[in-house]
Amino acid sequence: MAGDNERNPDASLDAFWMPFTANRWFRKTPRLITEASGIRYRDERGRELLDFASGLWCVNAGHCHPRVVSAIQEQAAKLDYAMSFQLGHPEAFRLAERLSGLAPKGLDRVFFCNSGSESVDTALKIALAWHRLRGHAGRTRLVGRVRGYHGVGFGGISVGGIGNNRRQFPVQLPGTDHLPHTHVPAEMAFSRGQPEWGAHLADALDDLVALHGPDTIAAVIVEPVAGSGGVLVPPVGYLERLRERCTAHGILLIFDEVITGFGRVGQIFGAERFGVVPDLLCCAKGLTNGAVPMGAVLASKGLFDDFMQGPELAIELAHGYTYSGHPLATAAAHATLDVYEEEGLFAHARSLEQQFEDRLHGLKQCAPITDIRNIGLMGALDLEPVPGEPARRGITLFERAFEAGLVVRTAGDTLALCPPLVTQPDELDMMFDRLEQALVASS
Ligand code: PXG
Ligand code: PLP
Repeated sequence: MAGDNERNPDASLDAFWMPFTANRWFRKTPRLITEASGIRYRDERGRELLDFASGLWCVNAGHCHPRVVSAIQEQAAKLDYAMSFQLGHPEAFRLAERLSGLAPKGLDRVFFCNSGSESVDTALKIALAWHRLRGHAGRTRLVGRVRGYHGVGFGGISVGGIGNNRRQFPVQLPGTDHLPHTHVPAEMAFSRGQPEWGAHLADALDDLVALHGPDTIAAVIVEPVAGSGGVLVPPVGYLERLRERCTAHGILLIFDEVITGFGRVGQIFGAERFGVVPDLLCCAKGLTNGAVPMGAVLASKGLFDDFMQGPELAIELAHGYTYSGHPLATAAAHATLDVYEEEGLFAHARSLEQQFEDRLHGLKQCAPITDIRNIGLMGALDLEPVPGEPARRGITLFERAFEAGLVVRTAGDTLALCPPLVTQPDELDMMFDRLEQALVASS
């Protein structure tokens, strides 16, 4: 990284309406990243920062991995674009085969899209269409979970359970409902890994079925570990119970693995780690190491075959994106999967898990902290809010961490941590050392 590309001080930052950002706050002290390599960023002043957020939960194999970089470069010069409507290119088919070989048994058909939000919309639409074609047109209700995050499309915010992401947009999908979340601090504060208490919370689905009537619910969508809602780890037995209740009620179970996919919990998917196979699985982010946008929905051959019944010339699913199976994204995904495999990154993630857990829980003494949670290489801690000033502590920690040479992700007063899977033990210690420094400075 050369670090010699200082921003023209006259260049205006006015026009870019930044996503999920306090725009006025940002413009007061802009922080601009210009280069990255491995677990490090470099900012426009040439300062090096450790990336304790893996981009935004996506750069699992480290930034600018040479293998991914050259795959994208080569692909850009060979085939920039080919439509996936009525045509195709071989590498997209090969990628789908490859994913179906890696995914839990029974998830062997792949629909491509360009983001996690699109993967959620796609899965919800497949669920509705599937019930309809099987003669259950009354199954239209979609059930999410309180504190769930499923992206920002209208489908995703409707099943999503984060109030701040919904309130500004009062028109949402009709006929949604939500399971309770699983974070009950009185029973599980400072749990390491999966809390022992709470499997019964999945039985709330029975109440929703009783409330809305049998044969009205199409699908339940949950993140195996809720990510944006604050790393809420499923209680032991909870996902198994939810799977069992969905099957009993004829409801499709969708796992949103946009964050938990591709090694974040030490296996390719949370479905593997927790031993529970959903009917549909959403993924994105780590699929391409964040280098080119891509998402996907995995489904079973049986479900796919149910769609293959009508007239041969009829389009079986009226859904798709201009960039479904985009050649650059496809190339990035192949290279990323090569890296995961050849560098054994999922096993490496598992080998870091204990150190990650010990250091994370060791932060308890550094600042007023009300809870700490972790699984795989995902962790979070809740800072005690400054009275009357929600998010103040979180933002201050973000600023102090940046000064200490560390990029972290805060949302409100919750800090979420996810080191790249390529992080080495000494580097992980360095991340935590800087974080301790920032926690002390911000409290
Ligand atoms: N589902 C889940 C479970 C996600 O975590 C999405 C869907 C949407 O993906 P796209 O690619 O449309 O953003 C996500 C995205 C954070 C954070 O800091 C998390 C996400 C995105 C941005 C920030 O928690 N998750
Ligand atoms: N808006 C317009 C006017 C379009 O023509 C299209 C696609 O052709 C879209 C939106 C959808 O774009 P995408 O397929 O990239 O999601």
